[in-house]
Amino acid sequence: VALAGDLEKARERGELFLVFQPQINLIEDCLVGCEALLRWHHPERGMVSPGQFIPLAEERGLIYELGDWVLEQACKQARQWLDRGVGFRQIGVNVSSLQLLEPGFCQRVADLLHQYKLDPGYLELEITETVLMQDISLAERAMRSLNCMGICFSIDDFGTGYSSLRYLHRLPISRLKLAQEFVRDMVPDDEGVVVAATLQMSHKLNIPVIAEGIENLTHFQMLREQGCDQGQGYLFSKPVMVPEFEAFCRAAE
Ligand code: G
Ligand code: G
Ligand code: MN
Ligand code: NA
Repeated sequence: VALAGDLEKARERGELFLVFQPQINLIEDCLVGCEALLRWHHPERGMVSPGQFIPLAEERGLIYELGDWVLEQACKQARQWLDRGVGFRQIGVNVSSLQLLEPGFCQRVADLLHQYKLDPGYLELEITETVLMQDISLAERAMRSLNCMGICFSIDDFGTGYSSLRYLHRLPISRLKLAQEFVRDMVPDDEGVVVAATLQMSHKLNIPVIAEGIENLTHFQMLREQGCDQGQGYLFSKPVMVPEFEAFCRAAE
């Protein structure tokens, strides 16, 4: 389709940018990090959702270049925030399975960390359960190489796939990102069995959970009472551009 051709040129035309969504410690009510999310402002169609163009980029083999650009922008931004003393903690970057499994990926991450003088603890790579379901041995090897240099992973949209408990336990996973749909479905007196089961399991495995899509105080309180460590969602902030994110950081200091 025409969209793929446009996407190919989107980067050099300056139509792509990142937005940042704060992540909150629900117990101490403080900022713990952010997630970088890609946006495409198409000259005629307006905003095109990554839910639409990421799969297209994967299909057309454009995801390597696109993902690489996202990663570099995120590193550049992190460096800038550190230099300017903005209350920056950590940045999560969504990584497509194709990108993670690409042979040069680990070296590229190492080069970027070096170039922007970033401690690996500032970066978190978000992968989905699908990655672990596809080629687990290849994924495990890539994750281990990256973890050797200090990179940790979060599992995005957790609960929508089928992660083996054995792998959750043995892979370098720093957080489970509980998928929005489970948070959305929670109602008082029934916190939702997936939410409850995920929290119990994660505590046994010693992996913190960050709930996504927290939109109201009811969800916030229910999650906190159940011992959910962290959260992200419109209640705190939607994904925002740099100046707004910095204002959020200042307010959270
Ligand atoms: O931000 P939004 O809710 O519109 O994102 C929709 C989907 O696109 C989410 O699943 C999100 O993980 C994905 N996405 C957003 N930015 C990126 C990115 O930079 N790389 C990849 N691979 N996926 C992204
Ligand atoms: O799949 P992933 O978790 O990477 O996608 C995150 C997406 O969820 C972002 O595109 C963001 O715009 C969206 N999002 C973030 N917080 C909320 C929320 O509270 N409610 C809803 N409906 N979407 C959210
Ligand atoms: Mn994500
Ligand atoms: Na998610």
